[in-house]
Amino acid sequence: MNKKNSLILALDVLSRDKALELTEQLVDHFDAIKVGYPLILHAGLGIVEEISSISPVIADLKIADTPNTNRLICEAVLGAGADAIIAQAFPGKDSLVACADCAESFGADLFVVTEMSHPGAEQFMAPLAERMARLAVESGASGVVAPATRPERIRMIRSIIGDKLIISPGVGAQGGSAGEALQAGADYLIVGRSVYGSADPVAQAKELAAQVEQSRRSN
Ligand code: FNU
Repeated sequence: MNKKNSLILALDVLSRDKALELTEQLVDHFDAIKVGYPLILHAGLGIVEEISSISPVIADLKIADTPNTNRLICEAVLGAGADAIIAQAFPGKDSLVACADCAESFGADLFVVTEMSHPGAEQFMAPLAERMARLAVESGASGVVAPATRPERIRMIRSIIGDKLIISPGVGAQGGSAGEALQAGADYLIVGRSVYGSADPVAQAKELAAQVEQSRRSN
């Protein structure tokens, strides 16, 4: 994933045509397009192949199963052309290593969820986030997912993972600030509804790019 804009588009639209239209419109403004269950379940796995011919794709399936099933899921989505996968840490090291090994065999990146961005993540995930971040490093992940809604948690996770990547959702619709997440140590911001749901997605993308630029200048 080439770090040009520090922005990842979360493409949670439900139709193939809309997804491809937005991809064409926005490809130059984002370093990667993240697709997950909403789009893949509606449009089929073929959408990963189609988008990956236009942009790097991160498959956000939050993979969370036994090692063998994890491997089968990774093979399916990486075989369809995804450049990166997102997995959960809580099933444990063997499950995560299965994802890491599969990612490596495809030359793809693995990102591991530490603490999610929604309020409910404080219930079970936050108390274990440090351990999950450590497990991500031990398992050979490229990086982690950490919440833009809680910049202080990005800072804490950064202190554990060193120079691994942080991709950070929660900017915009979930209330997180682009500048604060970047200042706290996020490498990439993941943004969905506030871009694809706006009347002018390109204008929104440009506005985000300006915020990224401002944050880089103030560093
Ligand atoms: P938007 N996402 C998230 N929080 O929001 N993968 C997490 O902790 C996480 C995620 C995803 O709110 C979410 O599923 F690990 O519309 C959605 O695809 O800007 C995107 O990030 C955020 O979308």
